[in-house]
Amino acid sequence: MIILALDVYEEDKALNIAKEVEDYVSMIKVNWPLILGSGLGIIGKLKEETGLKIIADLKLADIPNTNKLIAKKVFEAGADYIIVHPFVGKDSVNAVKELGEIIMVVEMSHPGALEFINPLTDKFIEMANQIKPFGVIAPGTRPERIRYIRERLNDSIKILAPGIGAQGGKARDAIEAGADYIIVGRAIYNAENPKEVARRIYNEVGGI
Ligand code: OMP
Repeated sequence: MIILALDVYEEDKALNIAKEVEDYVSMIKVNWPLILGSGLGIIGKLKEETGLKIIADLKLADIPNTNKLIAKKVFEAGADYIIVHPFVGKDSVNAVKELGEIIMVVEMSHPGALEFINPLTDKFIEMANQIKPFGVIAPGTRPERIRYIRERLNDSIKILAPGIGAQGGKARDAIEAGADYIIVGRAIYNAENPKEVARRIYNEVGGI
């Protein structure tokens, strides 16, 4: 149920943390910091070292052709899923989905998300129900919103909830509200003992 958000720059550090916590996490999410710090090849290396699925969190938000050009390289590098923003429209989202599995952002976890993104959530849910991505991102900081989204989302679409730990969200609350996965970054990779923290969160949600 735990997805590790591996937002560090250095390859060695990323591989070490991933190896340390691999027994407690189901996927690893790679975002711009790690890709810019270590190169796109880090996706293949993480897969090889851990055997875990990799989410490329690029939050793609461009015209269909540019989204496609980027997604091609990222899927070729071994990514299992790419995160895309739906506000650019169905054609841009479909351009990525034609090449591989996607995850759509339907609502975000930070305070600023309330300004523009969250008011559009109903439209994004509707689009997700049509496009049928592997999953959607919903805010782990607002369990009541996870519940709202779960009630309206097609059952086959997973909910991934970031914002657990450093942003104040609680793993158990997010799962009980309907999240299938929780995304955890700083609480694990900045911990003195990442394995211990991963194990604690794993045990916290394991019994639900
Ligand atoms: P921590 O706050 O350190 O646990 O990291 C959270 C991770 O989830 C980061 O990689 C964020 O970019 C990502 N994230 C959010 O925090 N909020 C969102 O609304 C969406 C994402 C995401 O798409 O993963």
